Amino acid sequence: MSTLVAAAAGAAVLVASPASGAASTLAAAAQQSGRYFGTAVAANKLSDSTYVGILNREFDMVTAENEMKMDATEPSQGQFSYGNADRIVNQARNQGKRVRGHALAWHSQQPGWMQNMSGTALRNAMLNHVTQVASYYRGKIYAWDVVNEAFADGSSGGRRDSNLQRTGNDWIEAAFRAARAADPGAKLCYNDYNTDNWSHAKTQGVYRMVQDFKSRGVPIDCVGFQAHFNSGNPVPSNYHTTLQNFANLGVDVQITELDIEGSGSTQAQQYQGVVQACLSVTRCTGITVWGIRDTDSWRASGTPLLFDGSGNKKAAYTSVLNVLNNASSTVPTTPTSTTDPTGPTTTTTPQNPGGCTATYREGQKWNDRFNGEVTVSGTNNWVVTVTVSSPQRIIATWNTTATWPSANVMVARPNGNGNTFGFTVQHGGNWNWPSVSCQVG
Ligand code: 9MR
Repeated sequence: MSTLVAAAAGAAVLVASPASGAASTLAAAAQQSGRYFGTAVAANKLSDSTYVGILNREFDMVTAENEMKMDATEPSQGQFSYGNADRIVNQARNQGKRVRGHALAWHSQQPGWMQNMSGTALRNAMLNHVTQVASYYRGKIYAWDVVNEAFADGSSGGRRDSNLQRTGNDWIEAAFRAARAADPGAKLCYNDYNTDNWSHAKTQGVYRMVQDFKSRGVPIDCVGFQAHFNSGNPVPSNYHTTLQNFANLGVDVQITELDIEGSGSTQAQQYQGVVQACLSVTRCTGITVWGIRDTDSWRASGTPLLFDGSGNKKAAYTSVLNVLNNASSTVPTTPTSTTDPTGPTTTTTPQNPGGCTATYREGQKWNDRFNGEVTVSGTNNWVVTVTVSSPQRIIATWNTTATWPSANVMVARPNGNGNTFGFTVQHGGNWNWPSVSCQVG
């Protein structure tokens, strides 16, 4: 395992943690970097022992897949119903897990009585719903999706038309204020889909709203990225950029409903890229997958989850676990830099018996590529092996003479320019750090 060292002056400071064995569950692996790993849970599956066994073992955050939605919690106006939601919340809390609340206000899954309302009556009914439900669960919810999916798809970058939107553009901030008053301890999130690609109009529209809310003191703490991916909506190569730009507004970011249709190593690599994007953003506080087994998914035919229908771990599970474990020694602390909130981070390979050490340091990042630098200590006659993971390719180097035993392995030697060399990785959506090892030549 990598040992963490403090980053350069003026950058985020990372705390060294003792090297330990790799964690064997998603939750334990995520906790090593201060993050959570959650799943959506359906109340009617809590009697399935395979399902509950995986839930209890692997996850430390739970979202009710449907049971906290408006139609479930207020089926008749003013009459609240928490039976199935409570089953999920109590099961989670009894197991020491936290809960994300989903969702207080949404154009969809409204109870019949609300669908036909408009104007002031609807605005007041919505605010009462937010107040009642958030008050009932006060103190038990880590983060609420206060408003879900309020932006339009397509090129407008504006709000989605809905009965709630027609009550006035300020309905979202009114919902956030009501939620804050009802449960001041919960983080309050805006949650949406198709907001993963930084260049999409919808992403920009949500960004501008969050920026506006922060500038005017509207109480928003986090943005949820649903992250439902398939071949028509693939993981964007600029995912890290999106998460980082939102985090730079002063909110946490969370991946809230992750699923990726596909199978085998292709699916595993896409999962790896998403998890790595979160891990590389200090304020990305956790990841939730939208179900446990493929057969539990709302898109079961796309086999988009981490366990197969029998509850076996898929290749995607292993890749997620490995990425989480690779980050295990990176414990984010309060940034000390005002210029780059994430700061460059470094990792050092263990000292070889042969006596040299290679330290990898993150460099600049772009949508399609990133730079890395390696500094060698212990010898001036080094041979450093840099291995990148598919589909990454090293497309440029400096201060080294390189040879290429295979497409993803570079062997670097001194070229007379000292003991620090660098390279550019075209990442193809995979933000994994290269692994580096050093030998005396
Ligand atoms: O997975 C949920 C499915 O069981 C429900 O039928 C559906 C009803 O709206 O909601 C699904 O969950 C959605 C989530 O609440 C919001 N983002 C999109 C999710 C997938 O449709």
